[in-house]
Amino acid sequence: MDFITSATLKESDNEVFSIIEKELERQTRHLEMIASENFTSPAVMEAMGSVFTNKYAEGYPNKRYYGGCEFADQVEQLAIDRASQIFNCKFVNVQPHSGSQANGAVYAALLNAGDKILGMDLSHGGHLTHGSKPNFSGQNYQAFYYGVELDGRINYDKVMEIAKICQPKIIVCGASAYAREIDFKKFKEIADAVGAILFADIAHVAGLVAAGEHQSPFPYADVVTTTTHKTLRGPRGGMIMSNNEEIAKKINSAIFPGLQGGPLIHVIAAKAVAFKEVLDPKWKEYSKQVKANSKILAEVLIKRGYDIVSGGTDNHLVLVSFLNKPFSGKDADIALGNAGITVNKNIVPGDTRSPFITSGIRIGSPALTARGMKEKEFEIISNKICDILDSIEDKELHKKINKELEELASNFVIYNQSTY
Ligand code: DSN
Repeated sequence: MDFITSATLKESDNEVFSIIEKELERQTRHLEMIASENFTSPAVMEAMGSVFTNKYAEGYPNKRYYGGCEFADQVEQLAIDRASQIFNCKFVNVQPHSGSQANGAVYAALLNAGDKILGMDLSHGGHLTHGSKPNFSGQNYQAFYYGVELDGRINYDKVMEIAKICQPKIIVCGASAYAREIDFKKFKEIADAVGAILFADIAHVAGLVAAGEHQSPFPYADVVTTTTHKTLRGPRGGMIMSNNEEIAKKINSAIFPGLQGGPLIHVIAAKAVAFKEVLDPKWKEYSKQVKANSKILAEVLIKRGYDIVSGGTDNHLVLVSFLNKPFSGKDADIALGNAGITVNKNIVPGDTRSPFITSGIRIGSPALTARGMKEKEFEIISNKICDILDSIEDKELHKKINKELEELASNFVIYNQSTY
């Protein structure tokens, strides 16, 4: 079976190889501005493509159901220890395959079917797993919502009022499309006032929290989840953290054997590599630049007459509203895409359009910052975004801008042909 063990991907499956090549080219030529995406390092990808993909390791370090786990134990413990150092917390589960799995495990560990949860409304910037109706979190539990005010910000007094009325067992804080800092301390006061568990989902801002560039959910939250691939720049996956031993034990059982089978040890190895990068002093520089770049983006868009929900940004993203424009988020997404800028259409507070059309777009700075772009490039790109939106039907202009931006992108190449 020589051909299986010795062939490269190109030799063994040129079809898949060439699709990956095209994706590499797309990621290199286009400007990636989806707020939840990022570029992980070649070292992280190397660990992810390692022999650990062959290993079953149900259980936890030193408590496995399979033999031959001595190195799986070492690498998982390393990931746990590094995450615990980054976020200053005692208990970490690095096994969730995704953020949704992590959130599902929190509910499974701490709630019974039909219990009440209070989370941020999806249409105001929350996440599907925070109680949205089409999601398991909105179907298995009785979900209540808070949102943002007309100024686009969370009003913590209002959240307190809602919590007092609905008396949830869990309050979920954290968002997918909210550009302002989340005040975990205030959420803790609300949770304490109604005897609720405080659950912080920091998937979007975890990298900033790690750098001290966003308030930490600890010591306020009882349980914290995150993805590892957004601002944290690691492999695609999830993680759960806590300082409460009883909660941590329930979470571990909810992940395995509750919801998942064998952990993805190759991904856990890659998480460990990413966490080492986060512990490097340079991480703070990166995170500061992420924020500086999104600030420029917001400033230019506002100067050019675009409406930014909440009037600016404290983090890695801006939410642009077209409620006062004659085009939709979908139109903007397509026009920007034709010019080589990848964003996502996004519901904005007060939206009347469907989630497939929307009246807004969400734009983020983490990925281009990872490519080395700074304020100067963000000012150019932000102005190009406005040029495109100002002339949303001018396909020739979009093509011209695409060429200009490809040239800009070519000066910030992150991967080479041997990266994967
Ligand atoms: N899909 C992620 C995002 O784009 O924010 C959330 O899970």
